[in-house]
Amino acid sequence: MGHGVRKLVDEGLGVDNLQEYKGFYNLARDRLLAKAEIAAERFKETKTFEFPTWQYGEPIGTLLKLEVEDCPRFGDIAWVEMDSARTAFLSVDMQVDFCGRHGYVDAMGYDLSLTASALMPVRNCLEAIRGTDIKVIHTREGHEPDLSDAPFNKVLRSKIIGNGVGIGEIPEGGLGRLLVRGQKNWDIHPDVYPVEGEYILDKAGKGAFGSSNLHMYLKNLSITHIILAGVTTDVCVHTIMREANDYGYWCMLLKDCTGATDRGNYEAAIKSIKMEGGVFGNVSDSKKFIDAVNRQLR
Ligand code: C5J
Repeated sequence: MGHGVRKLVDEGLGVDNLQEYKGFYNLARDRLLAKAEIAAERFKETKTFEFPTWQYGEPIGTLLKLEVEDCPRFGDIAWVEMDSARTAFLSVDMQVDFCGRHGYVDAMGYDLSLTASALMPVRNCLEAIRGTDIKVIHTREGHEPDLSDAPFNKVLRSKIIGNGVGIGEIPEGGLGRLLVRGQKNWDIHPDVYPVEGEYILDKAGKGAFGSSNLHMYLKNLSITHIILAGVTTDVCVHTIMREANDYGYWCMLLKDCTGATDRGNYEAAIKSIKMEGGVFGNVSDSKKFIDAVNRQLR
């Protein structure tokens, strides 16, 4: 045990006022810090976040190693190891409303090419992983036809930025009511449409942990690692990544498989993930991911 950990053990980490439980807390803390120390030593040697078998057990699929960028510092390269059978590819809100013509983003007047650019890379990833044991989950943001789950502030803001046409309404030349379940524009873009055996999850919010069954899906599928893709980078993708990261999932965003309504926001969102050695997870790209799948799963 290193000096730092020993010191913390000796000092009791400030739980002296909880004498009764001190032994219990000390043991749990020591165990976690000792595991972190071993993994940090291994990282120094291998530049790899190895799959923590002490926590999850032995892999049940194949160990995949994905290269991630700017980790732990900008300019560094590292690898994240994951068990293919416990990995989910999460395609966030690749709906016509966000990356297709006459949808919600289009109606607001943003440059569609910034989000539509994610279509081909996401499609390539889906093609690469279909038939493997990596689980695919698609999310859709949208509201009930009666808008009973649409917050008034969200509806109002969308109406103002959409020049009088917001959530629940049909823009000129539109395909249907914006962000309303069951409408053509709300559904997933045909280029990245789910196939049989994949999961589709509807959510009313930007995040998915508080307002959908995503966490139940991930738990029931024994997921430990999440490959993130989808739109928009700075809104739904980031919100979900932050939520998942807080719950201890290992998250990796594929930077060409995502897009925002503004280039600067996209870049800032990608950069912010990399701070603090990976404060929300890590960043990679579709080529590195597909190479890893083809090298190790095919
Ligand atoms: C937004 C999303 N941007 N899916 N939704 O309103 O990111």
